Amino acid sequence: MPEKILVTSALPYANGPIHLGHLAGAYLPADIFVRYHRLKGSDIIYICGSDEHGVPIMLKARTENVSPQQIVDRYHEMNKKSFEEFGMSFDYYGRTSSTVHHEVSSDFFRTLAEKGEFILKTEEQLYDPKAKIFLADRFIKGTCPACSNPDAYGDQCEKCGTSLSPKELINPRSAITDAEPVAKETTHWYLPLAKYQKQLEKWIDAHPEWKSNVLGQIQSWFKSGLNDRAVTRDLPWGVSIPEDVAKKYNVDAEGKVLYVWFDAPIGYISATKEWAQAKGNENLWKEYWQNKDTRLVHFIGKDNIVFHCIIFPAMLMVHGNFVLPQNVPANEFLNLEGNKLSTSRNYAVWLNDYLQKFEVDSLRYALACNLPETKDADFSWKEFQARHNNELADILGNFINRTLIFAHKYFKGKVPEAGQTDNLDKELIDKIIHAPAALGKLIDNYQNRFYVRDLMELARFANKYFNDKEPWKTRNSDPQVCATTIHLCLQMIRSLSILAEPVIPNSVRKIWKILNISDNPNWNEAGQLKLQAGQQINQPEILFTKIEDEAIETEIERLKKAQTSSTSSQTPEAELESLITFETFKKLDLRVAKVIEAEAIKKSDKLLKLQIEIGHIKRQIIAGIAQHYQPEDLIGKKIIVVANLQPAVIRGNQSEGMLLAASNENQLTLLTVLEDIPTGSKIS
Ligand code: B3M
Ligand code: ZN
Repeated sequence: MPEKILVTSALPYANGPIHLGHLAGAYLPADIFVRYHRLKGSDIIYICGSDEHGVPIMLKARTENVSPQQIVDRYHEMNKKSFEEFGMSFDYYGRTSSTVHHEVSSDFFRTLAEKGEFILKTEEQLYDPKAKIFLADRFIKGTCPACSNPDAYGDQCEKCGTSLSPKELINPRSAITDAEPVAKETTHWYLPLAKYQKQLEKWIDAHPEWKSNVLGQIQSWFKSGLNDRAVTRDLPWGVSIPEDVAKKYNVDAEGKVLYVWFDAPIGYISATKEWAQAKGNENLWKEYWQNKDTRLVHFIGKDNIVFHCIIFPAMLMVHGNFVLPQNVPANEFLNLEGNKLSTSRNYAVWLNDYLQKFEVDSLRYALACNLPETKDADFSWKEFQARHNNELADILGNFINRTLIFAHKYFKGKVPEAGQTDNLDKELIDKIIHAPAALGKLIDNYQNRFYVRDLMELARFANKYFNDKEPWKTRNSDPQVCATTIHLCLQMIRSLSILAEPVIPNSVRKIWKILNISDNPNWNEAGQLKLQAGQQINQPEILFTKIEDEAIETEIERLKKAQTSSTSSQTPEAELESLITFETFKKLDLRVAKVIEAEAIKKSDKLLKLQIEIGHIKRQIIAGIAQHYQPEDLIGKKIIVVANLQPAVIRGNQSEGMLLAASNENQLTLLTVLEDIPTGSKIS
């Protein structure tokens, strides 16, 4: 019986799109591992899904004035789709708002409660009477007692760095509604982790093979001693506390839900159940989760280590019916062009954006070469381009292309018969024979960087072999030798294509089509010379077209801009502003105006001075549009202006109003009207 393997990737929060940091942490490494094991013939399933609970989702819903369900629906679909396009080969992509998940996680809670594993604590917490929610420290703002910064948070003042508790803030207020928080008593269920520390330590001690970055974090948690952890929250969004359980504890369950980090990892179990249901075999999930021989592997980023290596395992131990992870190969962080990623400043590479511009395999390969496996790593667009152009295109692509062209030109597109082999041929055969075990071991040990490095080394060797054998010469001088060379090159293409499948699955499928290889070849058989002489080969196609400098420069520029802009992101994904009333909106006097004159302003490359007409009124406005419009192009244009903006003096020029424009980080365009309408017309 093949080994049973259950792989999970962290469930991303459904409140924003996926970026490269996510991919490098928990997704690409897992997908490489899973694809490799499928080729090996392992009995493996790969489970993931959206994490759809928690406060950030509620806050996002609040700023957009939609329901949390609308937020998670949007991002669940978006992320599921980008993952698919990126080639993530999940067997099931669930979501924690599903009915099954609500059932499974509240049953889990009930089991722990029935075993008497929880303790109950009643404490005072700050409450927002307007939003009707208890406030986490982060959501309380006030004046810092140390430096008087009026916008310090309940856990820290970001200006002077003092760590604070909400009670220390002067004039505390809710960061959500600005209301003054009130102290209110509330009761919650706690998991007394200290009680399980010994058992957890024993379990971790049995895994000296885990990555040292992971073990290091776990040890430091153990060292400071585990504390009681609240597993419930007062929130209107999440998995409700089962009424029957609450009743037994004499607590009103109303308004209480499971803490998101309690229900989310249970999402792995519920998604596996849903997968089994979809397969028409209700109980199939048990063969993985309730089988002591299952190799359960959680792929995560380093910020999730404590939850996957301490808290969730403690929950699983106490519950008693499930396997514990056999490894948690957490990755460190990925930086971008030397700087920390920042989603709020849009300093990130978003997957959905990437997919519109470049090929999937280029990113998979470039990221794999540079995964933060042992320490933080850096993604740079120049390196991405170099990996694609100099390695995928110039080494792997070139080797495949020249071999196939040669075979078509001189061997009628058939695999030629091999003859006598010399030392160099033998060396190549030897490399083919040993590659599957050597590369597989690296993947199995979560060393994907080494896997892709050695894979490309193999292609580099093959390319050099082609050069050294000079088939274009032996074609005339020694046709037997030429045939052997091309025969072996074709064998090598076949082997490489199987061994490269985990990292560049799309390109590999193109090669399989050309070589007429079935869709599920076997990894170990990549070590055999399986192409038969006489076998027909299809026409080659270019696998990797070079990425031009220009495309890369655009991306670098965009990041530079995001890095220097202090304002928050301007993409459609950006946070929307908070709500205003219609009364507030009505105060804006927006009018159609016409540009009568336009001129550049001396010593300014950004500003234009415009004379405009709003009905019978003439005005002068100064606008920062010189990098987008020539003055002469504007004359006669109808634009939209804010007519009641307080006048200001800009670079010594009076400005009496403001024009409206739409912009993002690359573009700016003036607003105008669809049909002609007299200037001075009101906009509402
Ligand atoms: N959603 C946190 C994160 O995306 C969280 C992972 C849950 S895994 C069970 O960082
Ligand atoms: Zn301060």
